[in-house]
Amino acid sequence: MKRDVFKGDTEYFKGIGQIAYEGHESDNPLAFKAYDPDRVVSGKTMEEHLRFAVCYWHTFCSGGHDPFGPETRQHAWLKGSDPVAIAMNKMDAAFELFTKLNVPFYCFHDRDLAPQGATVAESEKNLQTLVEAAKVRQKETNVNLLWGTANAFTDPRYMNGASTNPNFDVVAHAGAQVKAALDATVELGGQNYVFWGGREGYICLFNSNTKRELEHMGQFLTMARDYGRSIGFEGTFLIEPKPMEPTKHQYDFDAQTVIGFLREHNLQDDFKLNIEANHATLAGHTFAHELQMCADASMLGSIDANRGDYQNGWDTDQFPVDLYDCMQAMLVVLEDGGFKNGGLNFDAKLRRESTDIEDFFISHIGGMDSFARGLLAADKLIQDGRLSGLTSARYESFDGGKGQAFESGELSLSDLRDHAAHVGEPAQISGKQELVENLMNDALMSVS
Ligand code: XUL
Ligand code: CO
Repeated sequence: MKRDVFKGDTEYFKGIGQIAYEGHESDNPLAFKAYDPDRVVSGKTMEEHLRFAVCYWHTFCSGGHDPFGPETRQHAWLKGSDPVAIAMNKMDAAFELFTKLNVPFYCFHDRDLAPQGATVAESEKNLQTLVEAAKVRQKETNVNLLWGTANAFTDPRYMNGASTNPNFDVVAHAGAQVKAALDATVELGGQNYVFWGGREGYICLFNSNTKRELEHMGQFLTMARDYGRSIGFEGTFLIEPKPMEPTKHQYDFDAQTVIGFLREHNLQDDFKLNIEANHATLAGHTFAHELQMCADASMLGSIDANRGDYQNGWDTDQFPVDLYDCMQAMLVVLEDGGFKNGGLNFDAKLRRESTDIEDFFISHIGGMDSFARGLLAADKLIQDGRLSGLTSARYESFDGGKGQAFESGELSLSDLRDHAAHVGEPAQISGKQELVENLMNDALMSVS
């Protein structure tokens, strides 16, 4: 669907109109070549399939600082001295960009939206003021909240963690923030609530009681779940795994670690995972691997869409443009039945050297077109059927006879021994990896 461009008191992205779909032949850098929101793919529009969200933090709060230098982009909306007035301007800039990109969703941390106050009560009041403003803008634009979260990692009080902090007073502050962020998310109709454990891990193993910290994290998440449900939150709680950075070791290391943790604390019915591509690669996995582990556990919730740099070992949060990755991700998502509450949130930032206003748009256009192409190619692979046929054929020995009896737990180890003795040397069956890879390339190159 088409949204009207939001108009606040100031136009921040001057000279840029709403980004439209112009098709593959277009040479306009400020147009979509593949993302056509209304195009129907297997019964759903692209907008419904992809559920794009723009993130507040990289796009509106940060101007390109790195450990070696300050911001290279001086955002007009961050100028001024009153922090609440600045937050209001930032929100206007945000809704202008959301609607110029015509995305259906956005995501925020509490501190992205509203400034921290001198006390818990003042922070709550600031957030409430901005939530009221967001409510009006959401209604006017039909851009909605994909997820909210609390930033419990930036303030120095969280240097030793939030819910896993060895000091209970800090745990309580994290609780205050999560409570207010949950209130904000519910008030804004957020479809998910995210926990990214920014400093929930350790820097030094031998000054940390890891057993106690992990129990505290389980306890904290249970309290947050109970509070969220008590105020009417019907969406999904999400955990976003990341193996390290800023801590040396983060407890939510990867999808399988988080899935085990959620089951241990009996949270598996309320929580799913938010998989970020660059976090997957930091954990030594592919993006698709992490998604598949979640899908297998019925816990694939949402995606933070970005990419890393294979030569660098840190979270570069680049915009996703690798079509092969996007196709494989969308293949897992589609085979899992598509997004329900989740979507594709661009947790991605412009390079520090990209300093033109149009770069905000060019970057998002690239990400959106890449996932649109990925969606088309994944759909093509599914419609074609050869890939899934090939995979199911590899397991057909379990579809009947003794293999099926094994799967249903009807055989003993002695039965396996007797079967082996009876069948002799198994037939050699090709894994056909090269065929799989060719099918993927063919699908990618055939869609438009
Ligand atoms: C950090 C990261 C966060 C989460 C939300 O690497 O990905 O921005 O997405 O806290
Ligand atoms: Co993220």
